[in-house]
Amino acid sequence: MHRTLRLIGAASGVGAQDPGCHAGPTALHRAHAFDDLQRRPDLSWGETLFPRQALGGRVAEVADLCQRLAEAVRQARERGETPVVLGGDHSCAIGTWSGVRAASPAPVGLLWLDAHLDSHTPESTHSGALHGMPLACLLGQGDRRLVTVGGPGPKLLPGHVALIGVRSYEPEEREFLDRLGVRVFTIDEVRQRGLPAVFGEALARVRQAPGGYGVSLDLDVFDPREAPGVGSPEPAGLSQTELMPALAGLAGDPALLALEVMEFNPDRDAGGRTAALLARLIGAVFPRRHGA
Ligand code: EXY
Ligand code: MN
Ligand code: MN
Ligand code: MN
Repeated sequence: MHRTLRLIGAASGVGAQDPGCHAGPTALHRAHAFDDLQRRPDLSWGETLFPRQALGGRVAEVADLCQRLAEAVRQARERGETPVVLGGDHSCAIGTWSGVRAASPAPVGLLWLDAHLDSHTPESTHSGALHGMPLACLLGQGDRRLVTVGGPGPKLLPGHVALIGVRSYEPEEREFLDRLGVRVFTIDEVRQRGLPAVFGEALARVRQAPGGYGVSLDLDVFDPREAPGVGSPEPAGLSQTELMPALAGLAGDPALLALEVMEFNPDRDAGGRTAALLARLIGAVFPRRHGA
């Protein structure tokens, strides 16, 4: 199938305790690892959105950025483009998937690849960090200003969501997802069954959504030895050898609506390895068509 890719930067750091991911999109725009991508005729780098010092503190600032991101993503979808959102801390996922949902006539699914669950509510969070809450917001739970970004919530139905690679979380967020019936594939389950089996099951679940599905990839799903440039590194993650072939299997799937790759922190990216991985990853999911 023919796609036009639209890269959109979401330069948020305010959703995390360590704000280093705010510099992610700008660093990628300049990275040599992105030169080949930026020369592709089927890809354009659109806007990079920066936080504004909104009155009302961090929640207001994240809500404002997510509102603008949702609008940019919705417009790209309505032009028939495939948005590829680059972060930025993971709180921006609220904007990406609210925008995808707004452009879709029917419910959409979401595959969430992450070391974490990102499913706290303001009541359950230990840290107060907003990048620990976006999935709960998309499922309709959390601060109203975040839940209603780009339209009324919930933006996702639990049966259309699956997480893979999880290995660091607090009990409250796991209870929240279990109660809703969201499927969580921990790294232990991946180790027992192998990634191909787990990935296939997760994909079958999110593909049940009638409106298509998206992929939210937090770079900390990878092992930090391969992807050191992330906001919240967690040991014992997936290898590229495991995950890249699974992602390459999505290439050409017309039901895939959008991709986001979040939590890139250039300050920690020794040798530019994570930026290079990220460029390969986009190329794997969206290979350049022969002659295009
Ligand atoms: N569960 C922890 C918290 O809520 O603070 C860690 C969250 C890290 C979230 C990163 C983005 O995936
Ligand atoms: Mn994470
Ligand atoms: Mn905590
Ligand atoms: Mn995350």
